[in-house]
Amino acid sequence: PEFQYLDLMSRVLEQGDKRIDRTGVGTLSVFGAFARFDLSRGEFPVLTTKKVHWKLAVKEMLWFLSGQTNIRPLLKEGVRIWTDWPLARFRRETEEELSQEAFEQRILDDERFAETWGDLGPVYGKQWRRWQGADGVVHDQIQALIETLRNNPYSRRMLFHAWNVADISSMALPPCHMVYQFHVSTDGKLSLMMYQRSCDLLLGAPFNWVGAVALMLMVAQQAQLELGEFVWVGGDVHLYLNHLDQARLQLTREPRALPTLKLVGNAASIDDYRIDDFELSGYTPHPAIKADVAV
Ligand code: THF
Repeated sequence: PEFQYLDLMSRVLEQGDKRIDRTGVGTLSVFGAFARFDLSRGEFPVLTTKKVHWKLAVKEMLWFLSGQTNIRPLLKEGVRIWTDWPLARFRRETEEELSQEAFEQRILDDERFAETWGDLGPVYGKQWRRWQGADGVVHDQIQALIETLRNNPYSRRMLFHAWNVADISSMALPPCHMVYQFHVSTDGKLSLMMYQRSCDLLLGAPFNWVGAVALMLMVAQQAQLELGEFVWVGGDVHLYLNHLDQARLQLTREPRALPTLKLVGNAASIDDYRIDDFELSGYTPHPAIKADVAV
């Protein structure tokens, strides 16, 4: 199953179209990719060809689910993967030279500063839990999803969407993983298909896949369903030009047996999950591979 990732990485390296992207770093890019993982057979997409900090990815998913859009709660959990975007805005608008560490410390220490500089705008959490229509009505897409899974599991409308066109210009970054559609088989297995319009293959995909699987575990437990498949569709799938050596290194490594992610215990609702509810077993990855994120 990890071969799907490695094959895609080879394809991007060998056939990717080279272009300058929004960040100015440049990418090799292919359009249209597909992967599927059968969780009912233990194929959890937590890569073994490099160490993935899976807890950060699960914490990020819990933050999305909490409806929050400020990086402060993430930093309190030690998750620093979203700092670059607020920091870039802070530096642009104040012309102050503040290190990432100092900026993060100020976000943690000073609530007012965090309100002004730590918010990403109406990104994932806002759209998932509090999508506001033109009529002012607020929609909790996650709660609606769980209710439909419980009451009408063969529905073809079990999805949530983050691409709120009217809000995009106020987001620090428009959503990359934007549609999550769920499906229940007649034998009670829950599958998820996630559409990602833009995918940083080296840094993003491994995180986004772990997050999606963590979401499946929680939603399945809330709807009392077994795990089915995680299906992933990628739009513009790319390797940043400063990630090519890392990708080549990763491709020399032999994949190992995939680990198992599970929940220990039961949460009363989708809002009651904590990082300690997740347990990853059988994870013996190759060492981490360092790479800079393009902002
Ligand atoms: N922008 C870009 N260019 N790539 C992305 O993957 C990405 N995201 C989110 C928003 N914009 C993006 C941010 N998510 C890392 C992982 C996920 C991120 C951002 C950064 C990262 O640096 N991971 C490292 C180190 C992790 C750590 O230990 O702190 C890694 O090796 O995995 C995609 O959702």
